Parts: sequence; structure tokens; C-alpha cells
Amino acid sequence: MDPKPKNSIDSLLQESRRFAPSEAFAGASVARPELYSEAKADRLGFWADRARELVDWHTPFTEVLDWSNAPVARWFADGELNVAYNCLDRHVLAGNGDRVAFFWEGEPGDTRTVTYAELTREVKRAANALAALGIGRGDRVAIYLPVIPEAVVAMLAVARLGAIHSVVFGGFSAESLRGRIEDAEAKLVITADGGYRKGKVFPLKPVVDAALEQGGASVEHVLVVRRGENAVGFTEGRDLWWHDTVDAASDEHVAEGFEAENPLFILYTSGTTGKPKGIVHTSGGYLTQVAFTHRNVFDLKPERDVYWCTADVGWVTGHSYVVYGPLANGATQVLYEGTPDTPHPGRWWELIEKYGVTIFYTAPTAIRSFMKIGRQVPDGFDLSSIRLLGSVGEPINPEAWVWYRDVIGAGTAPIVDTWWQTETGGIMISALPGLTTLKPGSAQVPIPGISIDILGEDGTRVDPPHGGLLVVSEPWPSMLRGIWGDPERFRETYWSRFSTPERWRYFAGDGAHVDEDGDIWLLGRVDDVMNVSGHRLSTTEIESTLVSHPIVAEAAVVGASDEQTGQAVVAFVILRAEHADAQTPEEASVALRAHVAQAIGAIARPRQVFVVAELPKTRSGKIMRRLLQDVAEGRDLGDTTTLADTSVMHIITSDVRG
Ligand code: 6R9
Repeated sequence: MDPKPKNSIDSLLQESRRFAPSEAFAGASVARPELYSEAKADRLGFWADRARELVDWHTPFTEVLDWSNAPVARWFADGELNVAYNCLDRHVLAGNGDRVAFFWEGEPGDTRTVTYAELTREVKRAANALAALGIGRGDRVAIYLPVIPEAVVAMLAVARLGAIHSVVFGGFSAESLRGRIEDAEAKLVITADGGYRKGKVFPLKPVVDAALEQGGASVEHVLVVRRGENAVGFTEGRDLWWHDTVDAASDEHVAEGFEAENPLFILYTSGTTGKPKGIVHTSGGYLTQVAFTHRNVFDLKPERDVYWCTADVGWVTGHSYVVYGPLANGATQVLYEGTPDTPHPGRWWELIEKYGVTIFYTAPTAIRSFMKIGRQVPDGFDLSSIRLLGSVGEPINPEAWVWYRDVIGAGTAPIVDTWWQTETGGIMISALPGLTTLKPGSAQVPIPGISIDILGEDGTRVDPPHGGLLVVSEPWPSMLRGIWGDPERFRETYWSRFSTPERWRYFAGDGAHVDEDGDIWLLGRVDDVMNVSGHRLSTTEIESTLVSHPIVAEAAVVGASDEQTGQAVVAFVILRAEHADAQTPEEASVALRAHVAQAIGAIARPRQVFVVAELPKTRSGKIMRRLLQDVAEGRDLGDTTTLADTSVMHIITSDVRG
């Protein structure tokens, strides 16, 4: 493992701009300053109060945290709730059924406005339809959909029945989808014929068919939403149209209470080995933390705000901050199917103007791509409704931060830079608007009730101002409860490195620096996980994919810094002798880039594939990716003395640079 953070700490720490809360926020924010002192005085009492304040319980809980089986936590374990009821029925019962839940906009410009009353009815219908297909508590349902209202309906219908959803991002390949369906042994797949992306229909149902052709034996039915109108084949007895099945079902359905630790979803994420990890989240603690953070970090005033999080529901940000947090809080949202630049580069700004978006949450990679196009595009729209901006997915560089605030936030909107992970379920580190003086580039402070430490390699806490590895030192309500089917990997990956007999400590895999004020600056992954456009990719997974191609003998993959995507996938491959002469390096590169996109998904397609004669290895045979990263980023080589053969790097450099 390379403990050296990949961002330039010097450039970050020279950042000295400070932005105190504006008049509009100071004293008027949802977040109360006492939250910090209350949480500090009694952390468990604090979370119990939040759980009672923000969640409706079918059966109230009496115990807060059971940590006796650590590192598997049980929060509010004797309480019972229905997550979908909390996101739907209770708002309707409180008289807010006419409030808009979603202003949905398709990429071609078609629109749907869905109120809480309509969403509740639709979820009840879908729950009845799913129950009729044999779905009940604990069953797994794979969801492979575009960002259309049915994606939210499907997730909530599964939750309503106490079943477990596994949403697979629509950009993943048949092979990736099959792996996830099989790992979770899904009984049902919910998909669409296709969805819109960059002005074209991309097929989804055919990908599901391909995934199920060679596996997925557990799947009994495939439920298909009509969206793309593209031609699809149907397997008799297995495949059903959503509009036949769901529309015909009754819209009466009483939500049953399930225990707080009933699993809510599995979401797969890349780890340091090839196989994606199925991160398991449960109900009561998860809903408490996502509702609390959504309300306080985004200063949500549900009666007034129009909130837009641009994440796809296939990522954790879509789960926690499009579906569960905002709906639990009764928020009104924009939901957009397509890409930011279709049919024109101002599409997002047009939507902000059209719907009067007040709170906007997106990723640094998007902000950087808008910066590159120039401010004349957003300047062509009225963005004056915006009052708060959020960032997530990777560290935001101070230049992008300041551009975001100036150009999108009129120079006044606070920016909350939110650090968290698929595993943490909800936001862990962020400023609170109205309370925190902002520092561009720093995620700043743990939210109330969360304990974060920065440790040195030896596990001792580093004193400010120093860098180290980020750990969470106390259990938190929305923490992962495990890796689906692999308790050993769960302990090994997250808990083995820094736990002591006295204390369990969760290792996040990120490097961080803490400054004199105690503010935290995230410095990127310290393991073999890349962050491309805010999405996690495993170097090992891409390497295995490359090696699975018949022309490849060996492969090494690194994440090289990239102006737009943060990091980009760069691969170095050695061809098998019999193929090395049969094609040019350019032909091999084209074929291998396509192979990776086909096997994993377009997001994993390498920016470059270099055909080389050798790879740099230590005497023990470990590939020194750090040196390849130097090559990929065009730097002078670092220390090569631990290489088994020190001449190797000359050969590689001349292969790459010609
Ligand atoms: C929510 C999400 C998690 C990894 C995480 C870290 C990086 C996310 C960040 C950030 C710096 C932020 N990350 N937010 N780094 N500042 N505000 O992105 O989950 O896809 O699981 O990725 O993303 O490296 O470890 P996930």
C-alpha cells in the first residue's frame, strides 16, 4: 500500500481564503449550534433523539446501540419501522399529499410532475404487484433502470415489502450485472427496454437478457418498464411489462413494520481486489442518519426548497440523497434522466432556471468540465434561486470550489463539501451552513455524533497540522453492517488495520490532513482504488479484465491524474508473444479499451493502453504501480532502487514516449 497521498498537499495548504456564514444564513439555518455540544455530551442520546425526531416508528425502540457483536452494529434494534411509509404515507397523512415529490425531466424534454400522494399510490401498486410475484421480506431484487420515476418507485416498493434491493447502475455491462445478480441471488430483476443518453436510446433489457443467458439461475421474473420504445425480446413466463403488471394492481397497501436491522439494500462497490463488494445497509439507523444529514447539511426547508442532486440512483449518492434522505424529509426535487450537455451545454442551468432550484448537489468532475467550457454558458441562465451548493465524490480543488461559488452560487451561496462513502451510508464530514466558516478544498469537520481521527501508519493519532489515514473511531447509525456473504472480508478490509482490543476503528482507505483549526482535508485513496469522475474503480478488477483477453500476457493499471475526471484509467500491457507481432500497438490498444468497456462498463474504459515489453516489479514480484503512475503522469521517475531489474523503467519509458 502506498501511504503517500496523491494530491498536492502543498497546493491545498497554501489555500487561505475563508468565507464566514452570510447574513442570510447566520442565525437562520436549520442546523442549531447546540447540535455539536449535545452530541459531544451524549453521543448515543443524541442519535436516539434524532431517530425519534425524524423517523416514525411502528414500534418505538428502547435500546440505542448494541455493539456486543462488533464490528457488526445493531442500532435501535428492538424498534420497528417501514422505510417506505416514512418516505411516503406519513407525508400524505400529514396533509402534504399535494406537495411535489419530483419534477422529473427526461433527456428528450418530456416531463412528469409527481406529488407525494401520487408517488405513494404508485409505490403501493408496485408493492402489491411485487408481492404477487412472490417477493417478500429478505428477498433480493435487482434494479437496472435509467433515472426515471419508476426507479424510485421500484426501490420504495421493495423497501415497503421488507425485501432488499440491489440497484445496478445502467452503465454497467451484462457481465457486471450478472456478477451482482448471482452474488445476491436475486429473484426478480426490474429493468426498462432502454433509456436516453446523449440523444440516443441505450438498451437495457437486451443487457439483462445477455446477463441471464449464461447464469442468474435464481431469477424468476424480469419486470420491464417501457421507456426507450426500442425493440426487445420477451421470454415467455419470465418477462412481464411493468405497465401490465403494476398498473393493474390495487393502490391499497398497508405498510408493515419491520425490525430496524432488517436489510434495506445491497450496493456493490469496487474494492482493492477484483470482485466488487456487496455493501449491506439496514433500515432504522440508515434512515435516521440520511434524514438528519440531508436536513442539516443542506439546510432543507421542505415547504420552500427545490432540491436537486444530480447523482444517478445507481450510486450511493442517489440512494441516500435522491431517494431516502430527501423523501424522508418530504423534500421537493428535480430528477433528470440525461447527461448535462444534451441537447445543449446549458441543460443543467436551464433546469435550475425552469424549476427554481434552491439547493444543488453535484460532483467536482462535473464542475471542472463546466469550468472548461466557460462561464458564458451558465451566465446565460437565471440561477438566482440557488442558495446552497454541495459537492461529493472526490476532493474539490480550491479553484473549482471558488468557480462553483462565484458562477453558480452568485458569489454568496455556501458550499458544503461532503465526505462519505458507500460504506458509511450517509455524510460523515461536512460544514454545516450558517455555523461553519468555509475553507475551499477542505471537507472540514465531522458532523455532530460522528468521531473521526487521522492516524499515522503506526495507529497513533497525528497532531495538527499533519497528514495520515482517516478512520472512524465510534460506530455510527448508517454504517454498513457487512459485505453480503463475506463476513471475513468485511473484518479484514475495514477493521483489521487499526482496531485494538479496546477499540474498533473503521479504516476508510482515504488519506487526510488535519490543520491547526482541526479542519480535515481529504487527499484521495491510499489503496488500489481509483476515483474516476467520482466513481470508484478497482485497479485489480480492470487488470483481471485485461488479462482475460487472449492477446494479453500481463497487465498493470494505474489511476493517473486527469484535469477533468480527477483520475483516469491508464493501462500497461505485455502482449503474448504470438500476438505481439500480429498487430500494431495501436490496434491492440483499441481492442483492449473496447474489451474493458464491454466487460465492466464504459466508465472503466482506459484513457490509454500502452503496450510495453516489461513491467516494473520488486524482488518479491509486486508490480510497482507508483512508477507506472510517474510515467502515466509524465513525471520524472521516483525511487527505482527496490526494483528487481532497474533497467526496466528505461525500457518502459521508451515504449511509452517513443
Ligand atoms: C459518496 C461517494 C467514496 C470515496 C471516498 C473518497 C471519495 C467522496 C469526497 C471524497 C474527498 C469528498 N470522496 N466524497 N473525497 N472529498 N467530499 O462518493 O461514495 O462512491 O463509495 O466513494 O470517494 O475517496 O473514499 P463512493
